[in-house]
Amino acid sequence: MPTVDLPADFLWGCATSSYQVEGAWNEDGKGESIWDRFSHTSGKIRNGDTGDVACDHYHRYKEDVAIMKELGLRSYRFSVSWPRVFPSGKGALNQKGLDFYHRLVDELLAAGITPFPTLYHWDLPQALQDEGGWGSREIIHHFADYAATVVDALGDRVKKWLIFNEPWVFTFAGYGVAVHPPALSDPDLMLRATHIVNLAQAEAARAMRATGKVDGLSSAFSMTWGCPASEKAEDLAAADRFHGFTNTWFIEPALKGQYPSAFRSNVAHRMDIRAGDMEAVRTPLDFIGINNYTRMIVADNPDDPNQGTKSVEPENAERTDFGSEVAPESLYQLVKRVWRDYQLPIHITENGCSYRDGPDAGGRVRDERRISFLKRYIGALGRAIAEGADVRGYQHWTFTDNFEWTEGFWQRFGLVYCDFETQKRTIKDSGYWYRDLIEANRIEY
Ligand code: GCO
Repeated sequence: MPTVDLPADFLWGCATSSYQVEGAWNEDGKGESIWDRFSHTSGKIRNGDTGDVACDHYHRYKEDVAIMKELGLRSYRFSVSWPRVFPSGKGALNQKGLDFYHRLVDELLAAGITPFPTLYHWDLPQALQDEGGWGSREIIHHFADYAATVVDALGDRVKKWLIFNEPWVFTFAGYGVAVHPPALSDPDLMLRATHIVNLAQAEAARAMRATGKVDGLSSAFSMTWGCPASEKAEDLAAADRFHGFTNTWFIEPALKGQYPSAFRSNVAHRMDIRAGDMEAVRTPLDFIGINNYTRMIVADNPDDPNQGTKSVEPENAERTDFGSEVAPESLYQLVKRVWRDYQLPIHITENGCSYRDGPDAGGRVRDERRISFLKRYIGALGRAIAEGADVRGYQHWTFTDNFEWTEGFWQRFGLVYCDFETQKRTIKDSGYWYRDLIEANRIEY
């Protein structure tokens, strides 16, 4: 098989997020988040699970960083909990909360691991949601203040930042279809929230850069490859509209000051776009973060008033335990398109799979399906790199099994098995496979 050698500074790492791993949900002055409120609401999370303890990373971070070092990770993508730093999202700073991230960053650097933080991975301070959350323009300067505060505190040691994790997901799922907090189902509010998030992304970027401590910033954009159902012009156009709304709705405003033409009809009047906004949303991005898991086969659909699309079910699809189609071609196609369209360095900020393999009688976790997934997706990435795409890193989702949102602890995405009763960590066979890949620093494709 052909191979591609990666540069010595290629950032092989793992990704997690504060609410999914930290626990300590109300410790050391931390304020309530919308995910605390949501998971404490009966019927919202599978098996009634919550992130109250999760992987107890807040207390066990030294043990976890030691395992990351054993795996040879070169980076760790974690997220900062806004309500841990500003309990009500604004006003008084909670120094104890910020001090956790000082400790985590110092532990990572001592282990030779590059910290690669996300500033917002969905755990909005509940107090700000009570004032409208991402549906209110008031949040823009609160978010920029929070971002600048964290960068100013950690920026002497942390140089590369992600502003948002998956802005499309948290606005669509939280304001459009009510499956995530704040559990609202209002398409116009969701569209307004996307515009406010675009404004907040640029405002935060300007505030972060004003600290003079940032070498590079972007966001981690959720991306699903919209695979055209056929080569017919109408299906190709439908796949393009899908790509515009699902994948680049938060990139095009930043880089070009315009929204992709992703809707059948003009939606600008539904987004409360005001004079000057399309300048204010602009900000350079130093790289593009791609979170990719799968594809969707997209066909034209005259009956859909939004993107005019429908999904076509693949026949005999191989699926993970989560039900996602295993589609390594999606990572190749997205990396090629993003590199072609933006000519910016790319970081794969998430990619992974849920398989529920647990320890056997001897305590070993033989997760062969995850190893097969890794070989094929990283192979697809290697092909795109060999063909010229400038990819700088790959953050596997995820390090330890953790709280998978509405699925609770049922889904297991980790390279490290977490026994949530005992908090015992067990490196899975896939973790050792990833360690050996990092050491070789070469991809077969
Ligand atoms: C997401 C989030 C992660 C998920 C992961 C697995 O992409 O939804 O960034 O928090 O846990 O993707 O679903």
